[in-house]
Amino acid sequence: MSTSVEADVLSSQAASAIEPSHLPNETLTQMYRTMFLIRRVEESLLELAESGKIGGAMHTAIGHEGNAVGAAAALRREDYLTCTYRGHHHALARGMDPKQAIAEVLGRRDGFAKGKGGSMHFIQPELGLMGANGIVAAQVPHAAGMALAAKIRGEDRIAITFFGDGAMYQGVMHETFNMAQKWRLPIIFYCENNRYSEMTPISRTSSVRELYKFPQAYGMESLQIDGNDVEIVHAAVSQAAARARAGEGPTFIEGLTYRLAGHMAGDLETYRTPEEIDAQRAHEPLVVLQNRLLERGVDEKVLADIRAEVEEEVAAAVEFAQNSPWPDPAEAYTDVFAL
Ligand SMILES: Cc1ncc(C[n+]2csc(CCOP(=O)(O)OP(=O)(O)O)c2C)c(N)n1
Repeated sequence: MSTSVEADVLSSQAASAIEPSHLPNETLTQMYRTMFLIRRVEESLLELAESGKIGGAMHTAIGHEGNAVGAAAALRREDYLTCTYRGHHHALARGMDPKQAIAEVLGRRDGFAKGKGGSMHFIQPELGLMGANGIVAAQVPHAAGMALAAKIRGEDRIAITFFGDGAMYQGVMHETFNMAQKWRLPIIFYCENNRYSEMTPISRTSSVRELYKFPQAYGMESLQIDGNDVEIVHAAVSQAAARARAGEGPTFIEGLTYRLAGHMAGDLETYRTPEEIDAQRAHEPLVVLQNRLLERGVDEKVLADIRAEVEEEVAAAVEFAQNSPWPDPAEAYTDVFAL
């Protein structure tokens, strides 16, 4: 079994030099709020899963929040987004109501898909959320199709697709990279490299650990950044979005990050050590942003108030979701489509 070799690189040691966005304190404080909200929603979901209240698999993105919040702030509401089964953070970053999100994971009628989608199928087209996908890599060509449609229609709209390091070795990824670059599609390929594909460390899946090098073979602009630094993510996605909107084609971004919780609820995590996780905690997205805000003169009391407010909001959302009725069995086939 592999031990603590995966996370020997901190996300702050990313290869590409990029000037971080220097966002106003007010914007950054709002981002801190969203990141803390995502964290508390997901921690609450883990507690609900442990008490047997969630059916099916549930994956959290605890530790990935910087990637989602930095990217969302750099994009427009109408830009398309697809993601993996680990997608709660993207939905909340784009503005999904936590009550609807939690109710959906609990399979209740007030969920955004009336309880029929669950944790792995987050979607809300009015927020540009065009679907999470349980099939590793399947959401990536979907986003390329949306980018192609936007280009054909002449719309000022781009696509971003999020996937994990494990997806890199699916054949469809490379077919998509090739065509997207050839057709100069307005798309951002964003890899949330958390160093593990389920329970398998990256050292056992490829001899090349710097994933941003793969798309360079297709002639694509590609960089490796600190995915735990929201201002770096914001800068990288803003630049990639500007390129896409200017007709310059796709960009691949490898955001180095780390999953602080298990692959899914109930994961015994025998494949990594507590020491490895602790070492990464020092550079996790909330810590990075909190330190930055304090350095820039924001009062700790302001942050404490935000945390207290979010605690209340999440507790109310959990209560709302638990009180939401189960879907009516008579509606089992309503809104269900077969192609
Ligand atoms: C095509 C396919 N193969 C295998 C699986 C089983 N599976 C589910 S998650 C996962 C790991 C994916 O790892 P990664 O892409 O790194 O994303 P992460 O889970 O770390 O976010 C695998 C192999 C699947 N869902 N789809």
